[in-house]
Amino acid sequence: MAKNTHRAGDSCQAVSVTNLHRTFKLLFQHRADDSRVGLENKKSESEKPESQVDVFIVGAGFGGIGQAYALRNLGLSIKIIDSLPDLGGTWLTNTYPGALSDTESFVYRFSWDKEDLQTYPWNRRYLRQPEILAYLRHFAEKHDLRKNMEFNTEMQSAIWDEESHVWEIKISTGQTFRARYFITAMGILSKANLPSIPGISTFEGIVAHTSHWPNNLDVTNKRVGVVGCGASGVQVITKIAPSVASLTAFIRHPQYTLPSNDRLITPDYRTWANENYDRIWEQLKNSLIGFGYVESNRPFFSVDPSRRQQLLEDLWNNGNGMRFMVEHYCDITTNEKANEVVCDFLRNKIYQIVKDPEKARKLVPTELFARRPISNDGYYETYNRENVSIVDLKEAPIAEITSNGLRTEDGTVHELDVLVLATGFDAVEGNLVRVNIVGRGGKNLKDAWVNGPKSYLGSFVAGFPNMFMVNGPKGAFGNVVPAVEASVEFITHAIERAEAVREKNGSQGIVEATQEAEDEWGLVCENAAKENLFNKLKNSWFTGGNIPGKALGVRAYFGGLGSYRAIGISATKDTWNGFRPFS
Ligand code: NA7
Repeated sequence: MAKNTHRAGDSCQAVSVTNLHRTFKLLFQHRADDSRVGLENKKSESEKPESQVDVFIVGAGFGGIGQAYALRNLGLSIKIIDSLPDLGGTWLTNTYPGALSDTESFVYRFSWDKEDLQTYPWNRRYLRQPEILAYLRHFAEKHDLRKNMEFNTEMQSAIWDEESHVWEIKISTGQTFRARYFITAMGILSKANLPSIPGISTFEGIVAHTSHWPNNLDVTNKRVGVVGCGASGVQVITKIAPSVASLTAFIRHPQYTLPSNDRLITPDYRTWANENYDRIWEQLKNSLIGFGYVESNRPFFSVDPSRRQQLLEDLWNNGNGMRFMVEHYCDITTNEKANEVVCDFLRNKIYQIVKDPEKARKLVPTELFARRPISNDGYYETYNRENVSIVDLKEAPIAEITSNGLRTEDGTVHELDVLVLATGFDAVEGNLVRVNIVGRGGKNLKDAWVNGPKSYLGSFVAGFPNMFMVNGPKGAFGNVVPAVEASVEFITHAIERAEAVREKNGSQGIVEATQEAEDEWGLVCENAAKENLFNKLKNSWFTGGNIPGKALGVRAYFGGLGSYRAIGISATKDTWNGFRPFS
């Protein structure tokens, strides 16, 4: 045992190098050559004939499925690829124990198929990962979308052919597709953030990233370390703590997290949702964040202090992280003084719940309540367990991974069998700049975005004709499903328009945002975010600051889902403002 070694919990045999470990090594290896994590590319076969397709979609999660659904009756040929072994995207791979959505179940689904909305089963207020994945599979199968999909297949490059006005897309099977429309649906939380920790490949236990959780990983009676305490870390810690031998949470910046208050729904609740879907979607599509409830327009300091406290208590007992932020007050994320009062409320909750004052101290955030809020099923209570400990990485940063654990700079080796990286994502544009996408004049998307990603309406990029992004950078902040739907609507309008031009002129219609429109949309996003405290926290995935070297900046439109839809639908259906003239 190394000097100062801290043996976390009861002894248990260290697992040997397993397939999982090898998978994870592969994952790191892939990172080095900048490929999608966790998957072995199919071998390129030499020279295969080119294939023609009307629409080529990359990604088979909510975005790709939604886009394919919207295009299914237009008479276009569609090809969808995904580097993963099945559809589902984020919800296929984030299978870590405890993975939970915090959007009301009745609106964490597509709005388009009313019969399906009213009949598809769900029985809890919030959906767990397996239920979301099952829903996506069901939706794709019901609408016969699988027939267009090919899995374990990665896009390697997409290059705009200026002469013939098609995209030439090379994929990992060795095939080349020529497509009239190229659509990215690669997800905003899909490229794992794998921190560079010295020695990680020497670890003889198992390393798992929450976003690519190995199917057969059993942590029962293991000594587990978890690095990171965002939504993924909080959920996995809470879920596995009772069954592991020991759990060590390595925390750099603790975040605020609230009870999810998840519960079984009653038959009446389901009946209410079924009977009110029209009104529900109408409200949601015109709301700020589209989570399935009415957001407040009450300023925090308009309420007297005792009532204020009562409302916060009510939110703690009945809401969840997101509800807490927006349901009773409209300015928690814009009024710093209000935010501070809320922070004090939440800090007091931690001190009340966590019995060990030292653990409580390490769990109390010092920053504003201005990250994507987290919901949990008893996170703070988990720290009252004897087998759960905390290492404050600000006091003792990670020095290296050793063969048997994690050594912090104070010299302690925390012995582990399993190291869980809950370290989040190279979010938003991470996957888009990983691959070679080349538009007009040989302009590479990665170069175009060297100072941060840009778009018009989160879906169009100047210089990249007939390339469309489902929920790309500077798309709407909020419930991802209606944000995806809005983007899908804009893209579908664009394709319909290009097809109409093609029919009329006999030559390919081109939809392309102007540089001015893209610049202006960038300013609109800046202005909408100006007051928002989310953008003050420079180390979160919202600003890009969680990834060393990534350009900092606003990556979403914070002006509200309602106005996002209104602006985008008007631009892509009526005015065509912001697009180059159609020939
Ligand atoms: P997050 O929210 O980005 O959290 C990642 C966590 O990992 C966070 O606590 C980070 O600490 C920590 N982290 C990242 N790199 C390191 C290193 N090198 N050392 C120590 N700690 C590290 O990702 P999640 O997956 O939890 O959630 C993402 C979204 O998914 C969430 O917002 C929901 O919308 C769903 P830091 O704060 O940087 O100190």
